[in-house]
Amino acid sequence: MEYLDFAETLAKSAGSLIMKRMEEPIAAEEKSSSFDVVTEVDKEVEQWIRESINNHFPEHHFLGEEEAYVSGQSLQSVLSEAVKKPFLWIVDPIDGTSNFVQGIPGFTVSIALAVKGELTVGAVYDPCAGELFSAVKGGGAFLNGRPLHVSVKERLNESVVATGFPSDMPSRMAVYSGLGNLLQQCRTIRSLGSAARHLAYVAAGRLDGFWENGLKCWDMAAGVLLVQEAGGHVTDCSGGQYQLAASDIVSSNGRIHDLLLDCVE
Ligand code: 2AM
Ligand code: CA
Repeated sequence: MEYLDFAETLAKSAGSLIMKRMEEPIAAEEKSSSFDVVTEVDKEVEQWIRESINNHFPEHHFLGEEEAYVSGQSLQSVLSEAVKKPFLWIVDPIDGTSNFVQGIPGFTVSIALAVKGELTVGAVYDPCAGELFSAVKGGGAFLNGRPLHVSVKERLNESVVATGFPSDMPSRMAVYSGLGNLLQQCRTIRSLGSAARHLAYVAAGRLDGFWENGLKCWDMAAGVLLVQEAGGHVTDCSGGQYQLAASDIVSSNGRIHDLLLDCVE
């Protein structure tokens, strides 16, 4: 519980920092391409989270989106070393930077703790809504302290499924292909701009499923634990077991999982 409490407090404090910075004009710069943006706030908040973790748990390791991007090393090589660490914090300071830059609510802070490579704690905070989603391995998932459960839908034609549009073109086209199939079968589709929030909403039963291609571990790690602890199912797009190094994800209430996989594989 110590780590869960810490992650929850950290996510909420980081969210307050982001909201404060939103009162000033924010310039966005391009990262890997014009489809991929970052702001000073992403970097400042990540640095603040990193220092907070280091102050409390100096022996723990840290993997954050902005730092990993600057390091220039491939994520696969960073991750293959990182997952061996006894304690690894995986952080996205702002998941949904495009929402943040455009002034659209719904970006989140995503903080996960992996213990020897196993997801153990996850916290996703939506500061605009004041919603804190959190989970601890074997202990359930919660929204502002209330237990969460996935939905009970069994058919795609009664399901609401979400996806996102990643920055790299092959992944975007893979999403497009799945979208073509699912638009013909689902009740409707949503795209809310934050993978972490999509996963939190699957855990809360607000969405029945979410899939996306071309993500990174910090977009998904905390949200994956939320879905699992709320009774849902998470795989890669081929139905294989979710791993921290995965870039494609299918998550659902479990009951529609195979139907979803058939559409996005
Ligand atoms: P971000 O805002 O933290 O970058 C939207 O499709 C989702 O994809 C968001 O969760 C967004 O997170 C993520 N995303 C955007 N660009 C990305 C990139 N270059 N690599 C991985 N994930 C990315
Ligand atoms: Ca981010």
